[in-house]
This record gives sequence, structure tokens and C-alpha cells, in this order.
Amino acid sequence: MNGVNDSPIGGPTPTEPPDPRDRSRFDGLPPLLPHVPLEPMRFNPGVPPEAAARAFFGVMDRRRTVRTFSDRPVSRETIEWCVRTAGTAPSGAHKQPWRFVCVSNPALKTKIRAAAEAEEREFYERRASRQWLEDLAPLGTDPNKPFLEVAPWLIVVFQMVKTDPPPGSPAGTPGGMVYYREESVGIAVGMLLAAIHHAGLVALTHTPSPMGFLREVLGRPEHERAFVVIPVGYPSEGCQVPDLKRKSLGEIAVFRE
Ligand code: IYR
Repeated sequence: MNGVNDSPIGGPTPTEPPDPRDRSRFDGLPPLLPHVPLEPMRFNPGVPPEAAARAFFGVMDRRRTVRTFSDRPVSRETIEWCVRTAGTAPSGAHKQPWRFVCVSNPALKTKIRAAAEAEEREFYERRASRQWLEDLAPLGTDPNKPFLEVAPWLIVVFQMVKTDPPPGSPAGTPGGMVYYREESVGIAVGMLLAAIHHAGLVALTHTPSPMGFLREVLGRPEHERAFVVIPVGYPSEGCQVPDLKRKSLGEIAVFRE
């Protein structure tokens, strides 16, 4: 989001600003969707908001990123529910610009590991700046990514640069516009991580860089771009995590009352 042409609406910046008095710009637009009442108690946690918010913090504050996994299986049904939750995320113009490719196939996991480790070796040995290496050193990450084979599932999240072309359309039919793609997919991934944690499982937010190989290995179309790889499973026996401290409320929030 840093080019001069990176307009927030996702299209090219027009050279001539449209005349706001020209009402014809609104002619022939699609009709409003049917609307339904939002029941005031659509979600009722059964306790006051203070207690509900505090309890949810208690759950989420126990989430930790894990780098060593058990090979204990996780059912496909569990993964499906977590992905359904991710799919409830809000998105720009409700385009839902995400695809969750859920991989348990061992041969595919082996391929992904081999390709990811090749990129990571390049990263650690050449591409990463000294500063980046310094920032990663306390976490103990390195180019070896056994979790890509050990974890029972890899959820490879793709962002969609265009919507899918309508089903049955001829090959090469372009898809439609997508808006706030990175924001939308980022929110969906946050919700996916919350769902995985709530299911009693652990995950890692893994970003091999560059990720182009994932489209090829997973046979995804051109308009899908890999966003993140999320190994999901149970932690290894004796799993350790770094003793990280999170910022306090005072450090992350500003109130203007
Ligand atoms: N993708 C590399 C490097 C890496 C980068 C960041 I920023 C991290 O928070 C962790 C790792 C890897 O996976 O090792």
C-alpha cells in the first residue's frame, strides 16, 4: 500500500476527478440487497459486556504461537469448522477474497517443506539484513521447518487478486474486482487463529518468503496469491515457547473521552 497508484478503493486513480454534481454516475446501479432485521440479542453471552469481554481476553491471552508440533491427528471436521469461522470475517464490499487450502496429504506437505526450506536457506544465508537476523535471533528460528511435515494440517491461505470467474465461464474469463484485499484476508486469518486456539489446538503463522511456489505446488489459479501458511495441530510433548511479554493496555491503547 505505498505506490502513488495504490488508491484505497483498489482501482487506478482517475486523472480527472468525477464531477460530484453529475448524478448520472449513479444511474443503472444494482438494487439494494434485501435487508433483514438485526435481532438486538443476536448474540447474548449471558453476562454483562464487561464480564464477557474479560473472559474472552482470558481465553485469547493464553494463545501462543508454537513451532514444534505433535503428529497427533486432527479431524477434517475440526479444520472445516475453523475455516468456516474464518469465512465469517468482514471483507471489502463483501468480496470474501480468501481461499483456505487445507493440506494433510503427506506427499504435498513434503513438497511444501522442501520448497519452503530452499527459500528459507536463501533468506537466512543471503537475503535477511543483519538487523532482521538480530530481531529473529531471540526467537531461535532457522531455515529448518520440520513442522511443515509433522503438523497434521497446513492451512495455506491465499488472497484473491480477483474474484473467481462465474462457474462454467470459458477459460481465461477474468474475475471481478476485490477491495481492501490484504486487510480482509488479514482479519480472516486473525479469526482463523482464534478459532484454532478455541478448539484447543495450536498454530504457527508462517510466512516463507517469497511464497510463489505455493500456487504451483498446490495447483492454484493465477488470481490466487499465497498469503500465509498456518500449520495446525497439537504441541509436541514438552513443547517450549519463548517467554515473551505482551504490551500492556497503556502501551497499545489511547483513550480520548
Ligand atoms: N520466514 C522466516 C523468517 C521469519 C521472519 C519473521 I518477521 C518471523 O517472525 C519469523 C521468521 C522463517 O520462517 O524462519
